[in-house]
Amino acid sequence: MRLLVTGGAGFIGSNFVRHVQRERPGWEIVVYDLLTYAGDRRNVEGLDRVSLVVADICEPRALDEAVAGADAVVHFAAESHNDNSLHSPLPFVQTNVVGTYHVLEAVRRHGRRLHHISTDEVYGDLALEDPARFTPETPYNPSSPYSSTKAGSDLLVRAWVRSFGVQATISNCSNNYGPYQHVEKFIPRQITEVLSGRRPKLYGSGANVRDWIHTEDHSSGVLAILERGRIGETYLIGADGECSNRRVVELLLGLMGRPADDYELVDDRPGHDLRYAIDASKLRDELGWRPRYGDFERGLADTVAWYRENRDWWEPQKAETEARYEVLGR
Ligand code: NAD
Ligand code: TDX
Repeated sequence: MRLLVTGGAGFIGSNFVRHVQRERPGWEIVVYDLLTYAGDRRNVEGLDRVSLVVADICEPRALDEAVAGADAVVHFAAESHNDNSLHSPLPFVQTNVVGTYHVLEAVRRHGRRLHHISTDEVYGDLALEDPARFTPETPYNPSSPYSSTKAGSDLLVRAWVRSFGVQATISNCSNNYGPYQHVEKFIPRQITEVLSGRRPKLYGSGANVRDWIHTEDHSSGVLAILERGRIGETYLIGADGECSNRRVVELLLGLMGRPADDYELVDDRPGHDLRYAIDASKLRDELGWRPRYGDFERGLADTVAWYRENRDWWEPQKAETEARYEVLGR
């Protein structure tokens, strides 16, 4: 198997590359990544049978050549941060929608298998006290420029399956955490704020709920769908990890030896989704997938340890990221 992984130098993509390398030792992996501010070549450097092509998914010639040389494509490349999309939406339309169009056209030309990576945010949000969770039948109702462009990319994939017979599957996963996540995102931002001698920053009242999954469990779900998923189907990936943002910060402060209330409340994100929650029973029942990192506190402790031990990795991103938040007042 020769696998092309778009966005494979980012957070989830690079964790997936290492997962596949361990679990499928005979496979060749080509990472196709533009190395935007969110990509880092160090994430995939020095790995056996892994090579890197630095190019844009919106550049059809380079993409065509890479897809032609692969048996299957897993498409992670995207602009991924909601706060950035509220400030500057155009790169999200370009990479997430137009870029996915180019990926679809390339796999169509060459008759290649595609797995498209998406997010639970395409379904909008749930009320805090609502027992409901997202299922593959939940209507799309995205809130932000980020989630609407991811929703648009999913709809393109569905249309290319139906109209052109493209052999594709889609997964919509909940919030990931783990090593190599950019410090703009919630959990690494708070850990690195504490490691920098500052306080965590909670948007609004901190009551919003996210459904956390360790990125290793996301990877095993994607591999199961790539190998055994039914073409044209959508699978939701989640590990029953609902937790309020305030609770996450309290857990982190406890793990880092600080008082549980040692955080700041800052301005809320405009249009801030209240709650996400995934029902992953289709993936569990049909493909027998099970998450392995069920203990969220333990996963957080490992993640704190990783950021403590890898200051060289995150320090170069930190000042610029906080300067961007300063402009947003968050
Ligand atoms: P990330 O921002 O860490 O990584 C994105 C990668 O894509 C980077 O390496 C970047 O250089 C690359 N990239 C961006 N634009 C590109 C372009 N035009 N051409 C080629 N490469 C480009 O993102 P992430 O958090 O790892 O998310 C990966 C995927 O998973 C995204 O599709 C995202 O929507 C989805 N997802 C993320 C989460 C989450 O919690 N982070 C949850 C569910 C789904
Ligand atoms: O400093 C912060 N303080 C805070 O309270 C930051 C950065 C975030 N938050 C809140 C906003 C959200 O309720 O924490 C929650 C998580 O925020 P993000 O890490 O920005 O994630 P979210 O907006 O939920 O989206 C993430 O999960 C779904 C990923 O960034 C997306 O790529 C993925 O699709």
